Formats: sequence, structure tokens, C-alpha cells
Amino acid sequence: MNLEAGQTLGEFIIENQKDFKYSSGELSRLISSIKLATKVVNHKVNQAGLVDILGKFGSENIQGEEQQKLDVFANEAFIKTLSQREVVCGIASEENDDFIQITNTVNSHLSKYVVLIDPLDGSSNIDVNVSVGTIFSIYRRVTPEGTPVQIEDFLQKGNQQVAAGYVIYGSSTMLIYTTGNGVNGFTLNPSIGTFYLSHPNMRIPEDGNIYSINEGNYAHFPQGVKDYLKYCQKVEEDRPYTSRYIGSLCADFHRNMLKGGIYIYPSGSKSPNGKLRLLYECNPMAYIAEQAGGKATDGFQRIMDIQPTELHQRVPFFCGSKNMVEKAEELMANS
Ligand code: P6P
Repeated sequence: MNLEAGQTLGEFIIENQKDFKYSSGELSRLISSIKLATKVVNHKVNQAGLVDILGKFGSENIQGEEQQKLDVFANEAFIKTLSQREVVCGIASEENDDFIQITNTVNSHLSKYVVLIDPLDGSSNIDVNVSVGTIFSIYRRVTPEGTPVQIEDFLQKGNQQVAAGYVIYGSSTMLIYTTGNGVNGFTLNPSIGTFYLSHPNMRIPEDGNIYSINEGNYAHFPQGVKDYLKYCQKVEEDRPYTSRYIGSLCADFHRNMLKGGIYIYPSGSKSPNGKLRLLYECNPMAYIAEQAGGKATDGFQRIMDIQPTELHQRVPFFCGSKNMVEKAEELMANS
């Protein structure tokens, strides 16, 4: 496919702005700002082996995780880019303990959107040259416009999302997002810095034969997850399943989007609520999965119906092909 002949992301954003009633173009500008920040991060990710941004930054984030230099860079790139364009009034990031008031410009506080972001997911993989990603979630604020944002603006259920997306910095850099009218994927042509529509109207196959889970934690899995793995591995019934776990959510999720599959990060004795964060990992990925015909639950309930209580709260995460998630839910319910 000759990408240059395709529609650019910029053209697509403008063309689809009409999908929003009373659209002031603010959401379009917000998504364009994310596009710009993605290119800045992509440039650095591609240099990671060459310049001194590998390795640890020497600090820890609220998760108690060693901050890699590149995830600090990515966090700053997204926050700076979004803050200077009067497109958001608040940002919450995996890398920041608390949410950030955006007051950089005279009218920032008048913006009606907040963004929640995992600026560089899978960053522990950076030093071994494995794909990493960015995940973002966009809401309309619920507190009065023009006033400082409050925690309530961020603790909204996933079913209130206005838009969500992820970027995968892999063999090619892709930006995939939804605004509630299906899912579309754009591939970056790095030589001219333009994203082109390469995967229009993405649909996740209802069935798949790939399961993604860290089986090193098997001993700590709930019985329902153990039962699901046994179901996938049943030899006598010649199940054609295969295990693929990259250790980078965006990469595992993206492969499952294209080929069908299920990604599971369950609760366990080491992590009673699982590892993934509801607000800026599970909710955006759940929105995309559902918009593409897939499912996302915590093993029992729809991810996007969970009422958040904390900015960095974790939830168990089962996401991917509809029939695979439903089979896992069935075994979770029976255990
Ligand atoms: P584990 C990366 O830190 C991440 O949040 C996801 O991208 C990835 O799927 C998961 O954690 C890997 O976690 O415990 O299997 O190393």
C-alpha cells in the first residue's frame, strides 16, 4: 500500500470533526497536539541506543518503579506540548504523583478537556530494544469551566471517555485512536514526519488463538485464570493456541487487535488488584477494544463501568477478542 497516497492524520482529524455536535475544534486541536508530542518522543525512542538517554534516571515514580530517562523525557514532552496549546485544563500521568493544573496560557483554564496518560508504557523494555508505547485517555471536565480542575475531573468511569488511543514505537511507529466512531490506525512516515491512515476501521477478530499473560506468576493466579490456561492448552482437543507475551502492553494489545487474542494481567498474591492502572492503561485500551468489537473486563465486570476511586488504582485486566474474554469470564465465574 502506497502510504503517501493515503489520508494524513491531520486531514482525518479535520474531516471527522463534524462527528462532534457543537464541536469547537478543541478536541481536534488536542488530538493534533498529541500527534506532535508523539513525533517528538518517537524521534528520541529511535535514538535510544545512540544518545545518553538509556538507563535509569535515578529516581522512582509513584509506582515505586525506577524511572528510565526516556520515560521522564516522554512525560515532559507530552506535558509541555499539551500545556502550551490551550487544549487541556488538566493532565494526570503515570509519572506524576498528583494531577497537574494547566495554567500556562491565559485561556488554558477555559479548556474543557482533561488528559490521562501513560507516556511511555513498557519502559523497562527500552534498554533491550523491545517496542514501547504511549497510552492516552481524554475526558470532558465535570467541574465548572474556568475553575481549577479537581480530582473528580479525572476519576470518571471509562464509559465517559471522549477519546482514547495508543502509540506503538515498534518496527514502525503507529498511532491508533477512537473518538467513539470506530478505531483507526495511522503509520508514521519518519522521513517526512507525517502519519498516514494505514488501518482504517480496525476490527478485532471475535476469536483468536493467542493468549498473552506472564505465566511466571502462575502460582499466584486466581483459579479461574489457571482453568482458562488449561482450557487453552488442552492437548486432547488439539487447541491451536499459542502464547505470546512481549511484556509491553501496547505491543501485545496491538498484535491481538490485528490477529485476535487475549491479554490478561490478573490479580495475584503479589499484586492483589493486578498491575495495570485503570485510568491510563485499562480504560483507554478497553474503549479501543470495545470500539473494535472486542471486550475488556476485570474478570467479572466491564472495565469501563468501574467507578475509579484513586488516580493510580490498579485493576485486573482481561482484554481482547470477544469470545476469548467471555470464555475466561465463564471460568472465572465458575471457579
Ligand atoms: P510484568 C509494563 O510495565 C506493563 O505495565 C505493561 O506494558 C506490560 O504488559 C506489563 O507491565 C508487564 O508486567 O509483571 O509481566 O513484567
